[in-house]
Amino acid sequence: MRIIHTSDIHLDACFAASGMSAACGNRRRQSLRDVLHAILARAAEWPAHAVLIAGDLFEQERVTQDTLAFLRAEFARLGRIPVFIAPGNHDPYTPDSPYATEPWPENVSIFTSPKWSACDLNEIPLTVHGFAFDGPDISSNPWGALGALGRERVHVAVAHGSETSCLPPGKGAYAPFAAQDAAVPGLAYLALGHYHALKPVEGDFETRMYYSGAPEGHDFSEPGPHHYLEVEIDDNGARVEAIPSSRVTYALHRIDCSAFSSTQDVVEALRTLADHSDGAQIARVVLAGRAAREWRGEIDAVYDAVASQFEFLDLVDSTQCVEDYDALARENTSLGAFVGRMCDELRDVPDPARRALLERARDIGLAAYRAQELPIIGVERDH
Ligand SMILES: [Mn+2]
Repeated sequence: MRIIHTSDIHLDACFAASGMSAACGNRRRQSLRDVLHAILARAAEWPAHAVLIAGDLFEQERVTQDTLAFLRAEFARLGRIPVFIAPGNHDPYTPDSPYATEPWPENVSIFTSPKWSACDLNEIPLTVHGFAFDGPDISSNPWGALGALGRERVHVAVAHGSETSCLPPGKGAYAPFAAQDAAVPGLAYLALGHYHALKPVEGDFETRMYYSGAPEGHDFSEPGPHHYLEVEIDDNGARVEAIPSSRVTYALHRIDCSAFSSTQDVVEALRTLADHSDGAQIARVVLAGRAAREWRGEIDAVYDAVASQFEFLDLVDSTQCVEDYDALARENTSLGAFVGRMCDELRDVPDPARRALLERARDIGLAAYRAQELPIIGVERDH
């Protein structure tokens, strides 16, 4: 039995929070469609016996009629291959949901209730269980309510929710459950959605459980390649293969500029990052370390020189200026007096921790005089 599992595509998502332009957001939304198209094309070619979509297929408050027409056409193209959708917290099954109001192709089955229900396929002995979020949060939590299943058919399930031992920091718990309560005797595979990173949920039970993760990242908290899952079930159980699906990857980089002599070195470091990426890259690059004061006006030029080599570049200048403290201390101003006093204090400090603290205090004082912002570097927390 061959099954394709994906989730959390978030069609029509908004990308403004990453600082992207409307044009860049349009490209990202098209990319999400293209990723889904490629997964469904694979389902037709393999061919899969079923496609399981574990929620958050689209964002209900943003989804367009055009995207719904795209989905109908994509699903219809699968012909007799059934598609099972378990609505999640971003695409809940409500009376005004497109799941309830739109005409869907015959091969599409959408779970409509927060209680478990089952669909038996006629041509093959496969039964698919699932439930739906019925609002932005589910009205009653059905985890734990699925009873033991018979052995004469292959049973799989598709659902959206938060396995509590895998809950990433800062992520809200929706329909929370413990893996051992979701594992059911006779359930060969549980296709999970909600977490956007690929994750097997392991334990001492027969049910194989996976979060497929989103098939493409949506922001800098979802870096690296993303996947969908190809699941093969036979008498020995379920085998799961993660297939890379993302057309762009988010990446976080830090470049220490302390040894650089001019912004030419920054440009070259950024070009190297762009060259060493497989495919299109959405990069956030933090420039760190010490840099000459003359750089301050040049960062926009650096950005313009390299931005076209990235799908999107967020260039963050967190460098600190190299200062001539002796020259500053000679200034006949309160700034000069402050720097002179700090330099005097620093002259005979053998303890490196105390030294780092005083140097940081000197930089903070200078930044305050100049009304500049300084990045937090952690020296303060160590004392
Ligand atoms: Mn979700």
